[in-house]
Amino acid sequence: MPWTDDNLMSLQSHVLAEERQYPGATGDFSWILSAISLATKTIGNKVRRARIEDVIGELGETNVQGETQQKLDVIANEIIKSCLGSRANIGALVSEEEETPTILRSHEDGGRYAVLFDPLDGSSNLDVSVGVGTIFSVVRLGDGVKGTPEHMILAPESRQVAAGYVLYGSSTVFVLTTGRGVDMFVLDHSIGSFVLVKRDLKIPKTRKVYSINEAYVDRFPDGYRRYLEWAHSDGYSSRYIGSMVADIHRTLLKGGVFIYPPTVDHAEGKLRYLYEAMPMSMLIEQAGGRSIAGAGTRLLDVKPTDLHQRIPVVMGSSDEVDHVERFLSES
Ligand code: P6P
Repeated sequence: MPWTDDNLMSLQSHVLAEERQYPGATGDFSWILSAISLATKTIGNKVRRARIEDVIGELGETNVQGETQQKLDVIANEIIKSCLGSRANIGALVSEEEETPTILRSHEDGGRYAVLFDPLDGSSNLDVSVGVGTIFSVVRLGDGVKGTPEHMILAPESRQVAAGYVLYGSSTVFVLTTGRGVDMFVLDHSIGSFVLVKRDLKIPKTRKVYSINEAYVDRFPDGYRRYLEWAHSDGYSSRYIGSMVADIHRTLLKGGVFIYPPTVDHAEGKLRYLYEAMPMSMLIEQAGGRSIAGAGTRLLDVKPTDLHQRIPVVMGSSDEVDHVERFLSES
């Protein structure tokens, strides 16, 4: 039966079908993605039951970012590590919640990939039931690269080969790219599977919506302020949830531009490069959008130097990123 939108495809069967198109495919992706699928279904259960199980609220400790850890941050982090740890082709895990990578096995022992993730992005919104999410990036470690896991992950020969997020919102949505377009799945709780609902998702080229925390406008560099003045005069709407996964998901589906600029106190902005901006940029570009870290700087061309470095972000519809970039280049 030829592929039609009526076919029922699970995440697992979709990834296996995609891999069969590539004779050289080793099944590595389906092995890793099935672990991420299991982990995020488990996290989704915890998120839905958070208030009931009273795991909401602060653990009282702070993570490597100096941010107060929510209980569910820690739980989500442990769930992901316990699911990915059993995958024999993963060498290292990098989590927003941990300063150093978790080493699973050496490159010689088959650890050909690293998985970088923010286990529960936007978790401060949990108490008010706003959409939160898991963001992940799959990096293929460069063959022959030696040194510490951090060096191997940051080496130019290592490259991001898959990226995605799971949004725990009114439904649990899994959005994924393995470099051949963006596909979207929704968790059908009655069968316990992520079901394919949209193949080759494309972001609208233009939409008069910007997503930014305007409370900090006085601390933005001049170019961002002049862009906002122009947008106000040009009839733009503002949508800002304060949870990156939810803001990016809306931008991906409806169009617009998501911006987290540098500020006077944070010269590199707030968002982390390797496990927030990098995977989201791959998704946005694969959907036909743009992602820049500044005027004339494609975000994915920035060479990372630290696992937890931050980076300014302007990503979304190509026309809308162009508008922002025009003002940044004039400053
Ligand atoms: P602000 C959540 O804490 C987060 O890391 C992202 O999910 C979100 O986009 C951003 O911070 C919100 O930051 O400074 O606007 O509260």
